Amino acid sequence: MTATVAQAESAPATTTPSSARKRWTVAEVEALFALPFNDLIFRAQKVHRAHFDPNAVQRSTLLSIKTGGCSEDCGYCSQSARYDTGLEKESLLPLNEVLDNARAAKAKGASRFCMGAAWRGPKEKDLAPVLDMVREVKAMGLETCVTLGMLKEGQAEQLKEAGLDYYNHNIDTAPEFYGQIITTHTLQDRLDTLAKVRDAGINVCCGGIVGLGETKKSRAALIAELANMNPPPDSVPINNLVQVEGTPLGKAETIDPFDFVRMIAAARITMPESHVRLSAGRQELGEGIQALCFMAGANSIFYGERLLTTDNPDADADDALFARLGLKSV
Ligand code: SAM
Ligand code: DTB
Ligand code: SF4
Repeated sequence: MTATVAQAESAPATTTPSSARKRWTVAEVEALFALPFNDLIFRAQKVHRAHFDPNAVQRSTLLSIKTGGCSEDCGYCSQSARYDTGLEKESLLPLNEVLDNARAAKAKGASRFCMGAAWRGPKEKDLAPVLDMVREVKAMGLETCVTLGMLKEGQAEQLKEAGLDYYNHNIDTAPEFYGQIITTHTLQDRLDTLAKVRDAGINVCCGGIVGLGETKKSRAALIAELANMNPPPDSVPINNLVQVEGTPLGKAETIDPFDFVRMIAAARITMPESHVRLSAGRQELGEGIQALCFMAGANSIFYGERLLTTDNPDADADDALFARLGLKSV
């Protein structure tokens, strides 16, 4: 190990003032993608060690609290009412069922519980029961996260007041490609909600999804858009498309798994202080590629056998993988 890496490894995490933060151009992120794989991973690993314990991975468990019937037309999503995906629509889960799931997630070793609803955004009558869920899950000693779609004035403050730690709201893909995947809302709508979340003092969880037929340049543009947020998101989920039959992207061409690792590395290098989450699509990536993602700087996963409507690796399989890799969960 070189002196530089050894020093970086023991360096405490610091927060870069916004004035000192670098702005990333799309061309610079493309240049990262173009590096020889080993050089890119080495660079990402150095950045990772300078800011985080390289063997610590945060684990969040997801629960779909309101499934299907969504008005939006996101081309990848099983839950859009516009596509026949065979998914059974469900109304909002009762509080006790949510709490049972949260308790089980905590017992299994998750540190954060993320509740997702297939809404364009919550109506006032929808929000009240979700606030109860947030309060009670928080009281269990878990970090709380919700993803409810676009927020109206005042809703972020109510969520904060209930004890919400994180709000997940992805920008999903590059600005120039967004309209080819989603037409029922705009990227600007998403950015407006993210501003409300940040202004209310809630941590931002914001990332994207690859495997939608986007170009490498669009992938670079997604990373640059995230990295240039001021400040960058606290948590950055990178999803690999889970192909859902019946959606417009059910038969999209899968991306080269090494390019997925490159996305993780680029997220790590451009957002050194953010948690980068290896998100949907882990099942399909296999253990070897996941290990490369951890080496490239991923330090968070979704944990538990279900994502929202699709499968994720079993918790026991993840525990075994962590043991084989000497990873600890935090
Ligand atoms: N309705 C809310 C919203 O759109 O923000 C919350 C739920 S939505 C399912 C959350 C995120 O999951 C999306 O932004 C997308 O990045 C990801 N996602 C949805 N379907 C996916 C799929 N089939 N494969 C991978 N990621 C997916
Ligand atoms: C995120 O970026 N990925 C999660 C979470 N945020 C809400 C959702 C993944 C969904 C995968 C497809 C499904 O299970 O429906
Ligand atoms: Fe609705 Fe969210 Fe799915 Fe889009 S990604 S269709 S907003 S649930």
